[in-house]
Amino acid sequence: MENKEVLLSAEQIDQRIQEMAKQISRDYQGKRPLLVGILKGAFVFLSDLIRYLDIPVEIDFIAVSSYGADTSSSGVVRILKDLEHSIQGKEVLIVEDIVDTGLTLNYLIDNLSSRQPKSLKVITLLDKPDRRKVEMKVDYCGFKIPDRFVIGYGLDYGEDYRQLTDLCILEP
Ligand code: PRP
Ligand code: 7HP
Repeated sequence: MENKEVLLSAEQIDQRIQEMAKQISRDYQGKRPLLVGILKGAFVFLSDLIRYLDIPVEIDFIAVSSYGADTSSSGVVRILKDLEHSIQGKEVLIVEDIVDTGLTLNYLIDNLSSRQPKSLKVITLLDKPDRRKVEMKVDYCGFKIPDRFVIGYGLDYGEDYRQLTDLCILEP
C-alpha cells in the first residue's frame, strides 16, 4: 500500500474553484459557453466548477486516454468517446484536470479547432509546467504544481483514488 501526502486540501481546491468560476463568469457574461469535460479525470472538477458559475452553460464530454495504468504518458492519444453534438459556431471551453506533458491537450486543441468553434479556450485545475513537452496556452489555471504524481479529486493511479477529496502525492 502506497503512502499519501496531501498537496492541496479539499478546502484549498474549493476556494480556488470559486475564484476561477468568478473570473470565467465575468469573461463569458451574456454568453452560453459549451464546457467540454475530458473524461475521466476532469469529471469531479467540472461538476464542482459549474455549480459556482452564474452564467448558463452547456456540458458535453469527450473521453481520451494516454496514460493507461502507467504514471507517464505514452504520447499516444486515443478518443474513446466523442462529443455528442457539433461544436461549430460555439464558444467552447475545454475542462481538464491536469496538464502534464501537454500531449493530450495539444491533440484535443487541434482536433476541436478543426470542428470550427467560434472560440476555444482551456481551463485546467492543475498544471505541471516542468513536464511540458509541447507548449500551448492555458487560459484558466487553478494551481501550478511540482513534478510529482498526484492522485485524488478525480485523478487516478491505475483507476484507484479518484474519490479522494484532497489532492495527494503518490509515493510508490
Ligand atoms: C490524464 C489527465 C489528462 C492527461 C494529461 O488523463 O486527465 O487528460 O492525462 O497528461 P498529458 O498532459 O501528459 O497529456 P489519463 O490519460 O490518465 O486518463 P483519465 O483522465 O481517464 O485518468
Ligand atoms: C496525468 C496524471 N494523472 C494522475 N496524476 C498525475 O500526476 C498525472 N499527470 N498526468
